Amino acid sequence: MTNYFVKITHLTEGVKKKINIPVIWGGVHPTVAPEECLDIADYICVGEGEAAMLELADSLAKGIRPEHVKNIWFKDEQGECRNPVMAPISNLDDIPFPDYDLEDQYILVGRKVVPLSEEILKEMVRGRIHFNKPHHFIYETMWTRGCPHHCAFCINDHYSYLYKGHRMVRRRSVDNLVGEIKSIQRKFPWFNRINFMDDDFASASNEQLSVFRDTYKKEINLPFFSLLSVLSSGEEKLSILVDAGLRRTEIGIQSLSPATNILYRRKFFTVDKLLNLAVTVKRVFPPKFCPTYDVILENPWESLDDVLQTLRGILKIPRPFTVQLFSLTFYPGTSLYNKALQDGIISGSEASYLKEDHDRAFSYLNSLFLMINKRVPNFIVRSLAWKPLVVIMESVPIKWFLSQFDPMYRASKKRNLCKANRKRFEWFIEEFSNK
Ligand code: B12
Ligand code: SF4
Repeated sequence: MTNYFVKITHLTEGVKKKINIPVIWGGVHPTVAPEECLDIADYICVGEGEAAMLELADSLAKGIRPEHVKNIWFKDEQGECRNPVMAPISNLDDIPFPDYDLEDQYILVGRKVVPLSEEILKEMVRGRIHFNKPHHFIYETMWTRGCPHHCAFCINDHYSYLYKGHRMVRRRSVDNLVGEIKSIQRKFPWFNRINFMDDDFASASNEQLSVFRDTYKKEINLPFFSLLSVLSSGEEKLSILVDAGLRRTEIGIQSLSPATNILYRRKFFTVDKLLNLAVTVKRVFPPKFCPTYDVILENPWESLDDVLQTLRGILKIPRPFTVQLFSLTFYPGTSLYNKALQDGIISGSEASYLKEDHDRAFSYLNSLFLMINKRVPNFIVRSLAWKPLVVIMESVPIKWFLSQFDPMYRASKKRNLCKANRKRFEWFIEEFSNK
């Protein structure tokens, strides 16, 4: 990912100093910014990697220059080669299940690279890390690749250009998906939760979701999590999913300002749609169910009125729920990144490379959103969101004063400094190159 660029650059440079071995990079960042990645790694994979990696390995093993391997970019003494992008895999069932054989897998634990054992795996997938649920052992997988939407801040915006003319939303057969989960259960019967990390699990049709529900309940029957988009979820879909075992969900609101939703290319998203969905969620899920709604803050184009519109809209959602707050981060390759460059909001890459979405400034306005999670009664938050008061509290001297008391803000500044410090990785490179 983009915010690992600095870390992985240090790591790659360190590894290459120690071992004479080709390094290949793939994933989101090499896909959106291949040129700069090619300055550091030997090979770059732009887009999907399964077929490209096989063909590249095959060419290298045979000593053939991989100038014919689609998706692969590289530089050598004969010059630079930027192969075109191959069509995205159309039948996801053709991809083998993820490799969970513990032989030949290594993992970093503390400061040691060690063979991956079942005990370590179990610790890694424990729900404690993200959800404070130590008795949950979570298996993560995906049913679909791609998203039917292309919000201006998201990687799917870039994919819609990169793969123009191709069908981007692809879905595995339910048998294939359930087959993967069953095979993992045979190996590790202690997995007791499933996270479906699809961009929008509800983008499937009602019929497809019904087939999923019937097979999943019969063959797996474990509580599961999925990400949903408000643009795709209706009452019928939600009811099917709850019946199938959906017990935790995260839904993107991002903003409730119409102007911002035009900017984000989410103009179909309105307060009414959100409230309809929130009421449906309340109706179809078991009592005390607590959904998470994602919100993007710190958008430099938003006025105070835009932000307060979002806050007031959220306060209309029936409780309980939590909000997950992100700070707008400009990722290369997206329309919003290009607009931010054009408008002089960012000057180049550093902004998104060193920032993490959760690195929010400590401000009065942001803390009004945080109060929702602290269960502060709505009438208090509404009063504190009185515009003249917010204007005073958001003035530069008061903002600066408040930031001095914020541990997260200080930690994020420190973290960015650490990221720029190559020494931090030296012990790891040493450890890695000994293996
Ligand atoms: C699932 C997911 C998560 C999960 C990951 C769970 C897990 N255990 O893997 C969670 C919730 C933890 C997560 C967290 C974050 N995420 Co996330 N996440 C995603 C999501 C929705 C799917 C990723 C995925 O698995 N895709 C499916 C696989 C098959 O596709 P892929 O990753 O692109 O990989 C293919 C190719 O890129 C290539 N490839 C990938 N790696 C390699 C390596 C080699 C060597 C080769 C040859 C090829 C290759 O081959 C793959 C198969 O074809 C994407 C959105 C998306 N649609 O991709 C965002 C996304 C990757 N996340 C994003 C971000 C920003 C984050 C966070 C930084 C947010 C935050 N601050 O909290 C954190 C980082 C956490 C961390 N420590 O890593 C951004 C990255 C943007 C960018 N430019 O870097 C994305 C693109 C969403 C967006 N905003 O557009 N995320
Ligand atoms: S709905 Fe979510 S995953 Fe889909 S394009 Fe928008 S932000 Fe990205």
